[in-house]
Amino acid sequence: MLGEQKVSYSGVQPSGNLTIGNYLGAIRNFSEYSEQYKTFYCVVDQHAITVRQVPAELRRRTYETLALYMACGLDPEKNTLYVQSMVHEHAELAWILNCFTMFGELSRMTQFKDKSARHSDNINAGLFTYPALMAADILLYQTDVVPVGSDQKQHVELCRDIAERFNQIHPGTFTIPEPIISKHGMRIMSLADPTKKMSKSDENANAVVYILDDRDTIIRKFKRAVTDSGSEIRYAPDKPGVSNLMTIYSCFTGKTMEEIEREFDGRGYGDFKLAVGEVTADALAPVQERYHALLIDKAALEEQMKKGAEEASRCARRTLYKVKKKLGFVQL
Ligand code: AQP
Repeated sequence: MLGEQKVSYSGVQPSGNLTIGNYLGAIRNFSEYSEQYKTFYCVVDQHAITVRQVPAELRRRTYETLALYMACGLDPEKNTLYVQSMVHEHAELAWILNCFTMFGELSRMTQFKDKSARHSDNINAGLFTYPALMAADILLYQTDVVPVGSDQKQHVELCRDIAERFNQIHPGTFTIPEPIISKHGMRIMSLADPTKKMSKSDENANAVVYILDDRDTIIRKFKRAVTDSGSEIRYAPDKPGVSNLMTIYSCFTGKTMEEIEREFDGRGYGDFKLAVGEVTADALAPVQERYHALLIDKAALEEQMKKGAEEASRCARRTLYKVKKKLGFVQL
């Protein structure tokens, strides 16, 4: 809580073109909180450098991610939208929280294991301590809820443990945040391998539907999506490919799995995949239109970055001051 207001916080890394996984699992749900919560949505560029980035691309994607936030319905008048590296309090609190985070805890993080396997030539300390920076992001704003996809639940749980540990030694410092995982869209899987999460850094572009893919590309990717043996449209553990497509269809149409099963009863995979492609393209078209209009005005985006960073810093400063005081740091 910040004063009397509950707080919602989340972020997205500008580490690639955003996918419908990022959209359905996270960004689309952010605006639900805009009316009743004080909301902070961050472009987490400092997290992105735990994996090597091409500087010009990171810079470009930072603008693009901010524009996408707005195109997905986040009104900058109602939400604080900002870039992580512009608010130095994140890095400062992260160092402090590193000293309250255990080596064993970090070693158990699934994302660390996955990413160190994928980037075996660059298993840097930042990749390992990523959750301490994420805890700093969240705790700086006295956050109540963190809307994320299910892959990030483990990190939010570690953030709660870090906050509780700190509060035990220094009572009343941090609000303990809750992860909010939306029922559907919690985990959108790869179209090429439905046992793997859809990821923006996947090397196979056909496995991933990007928010900015054009209509023909979206339909083509869904047509090629891996399905399962048999031909029925049924939501079941032995049908991971079809179940993933049903989840996407359900997210975009609001239909339940039973309704979808009835709608496609007796129809084959071909019809179903085309329908998934069409509803996805229809839903993304207005987002894409708004995005392109926003992206051409770079000065307006920079103005927004500045305004967002000032507001975020104003709130973050208060928590950091309190933390430093409790730790015994001299503050003049
Ligand atoms: N496939 C997904 N299904 C549901 N939610 C997802 N999210 C990501 N992929 C899916 C959610 O999107 C938010 C932002 O994610 P991130 O940018 O912090 O990084 P990530 O979770 O590591 O996402 P990616 O796409 O897999 O990025 P890379 O490839 O760079 O590692 C989070 O709330 C996440 O849960």
